[in-house]
Amino acid sequence: PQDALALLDKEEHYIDRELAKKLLPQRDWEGHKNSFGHVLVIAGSRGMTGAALLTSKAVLRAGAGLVTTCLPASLADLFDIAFPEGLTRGMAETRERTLAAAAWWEMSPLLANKKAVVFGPGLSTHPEIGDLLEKLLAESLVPLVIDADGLNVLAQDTGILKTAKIPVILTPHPGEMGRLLGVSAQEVQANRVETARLAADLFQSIIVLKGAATITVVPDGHIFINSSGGPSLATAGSGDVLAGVIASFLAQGLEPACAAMLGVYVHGLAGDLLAESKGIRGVLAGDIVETLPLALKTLK
Ligand code: NPW
Ligand code: AMP
Ligand code: MG
Repeated sequence: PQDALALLDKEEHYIDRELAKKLLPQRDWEGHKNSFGHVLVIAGSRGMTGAALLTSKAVLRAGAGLVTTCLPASLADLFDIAFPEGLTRGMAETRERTLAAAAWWEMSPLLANKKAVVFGPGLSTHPEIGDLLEKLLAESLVPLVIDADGLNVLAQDTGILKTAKIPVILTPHPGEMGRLLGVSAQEVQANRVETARLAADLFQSIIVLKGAATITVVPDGHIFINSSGGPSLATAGSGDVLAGVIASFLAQGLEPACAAMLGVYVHGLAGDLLAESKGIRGVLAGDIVETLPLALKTLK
């Protein structure tokens, strides 16, 4: 699947079923859970534990073998019960029940055996979240997906991206992209391709600019426009699911650009299947999570 990128000679491409099939990692029949990768999810705070749950479930539903979720200590026991398949680590928290900067000392040893990290869904924009991201970028050697509040705290100092030693995938919706670049969401929407390209160049990261026809741009300028998905995906927590899916494919061994493209396509395909079975109204993000295995099956 990694060769798929090398086959490309044009600057712009559509991510369609054919490309997605090429990207999908083979499933080793003798594989065990460790073969399919372990993801660390850093997510959740009081009132947004659901974001951590959606991301973490999506990691397993997209095929990774193991997921560990770091969240504020006082939320950990509930989370553990809500998600028996996942490993839960409660960590140092602030008075507001968001992760505290001191959580870094509990979090950093967990990076050792991980294949991918997600940072952001439901974390809040408490200043200590920015401290955590700064440490993670400077010290981690594990490919990283930054979404949601991870992007919101990054917007306060995008310079910390320069310290990263590892590939970084940023997954902004137009509002988050606007905050990163200091422009409005409307300006982003009016110039989606140019904006995504500018961000990829400026931040030397893979950019997934979400919304109808999600655009994935790699720092060398290649652009991939997604062809799956629709308004069934316009529902609370949908992006939290996407972050988990992309990390899942990273953990299963895909190169970061391939993981981003396949993640976006499969997330959209789950939305398309739901549009057929349930309609385009009233889909829950949890429905998207539950439809991921079927979406992957239809790609085989
Ligand atoms: P407007 O004004 O609506 O047009 P925020 P968030 C804009 C967590 N969640 N096209 C939008 O524009 C997340 O993980 C937790 C154009 C507005 O300005 C985050 O941590 C859930 N504009 C946190 O909530 C479920 C668009 O962006 C701004 C756009 C905040 O994330 C929900 C809104 O963005 C949620 O995922 C588009 N397609 N999309 C849970 N169950 O725990 C967005 N905008 O202020 O960053 O709010 O995205 O809800
Ligand atoms: P978020 O705003 O972070 O929850 O992310 C929303 C997710 O749903 C992203 O993956 C968007 O691309 C997707 N999405 C939302 N609305 C649409 C739409 N009208 N068509 C296709 N995808 C959408
Ligand atoms: Mg989001």
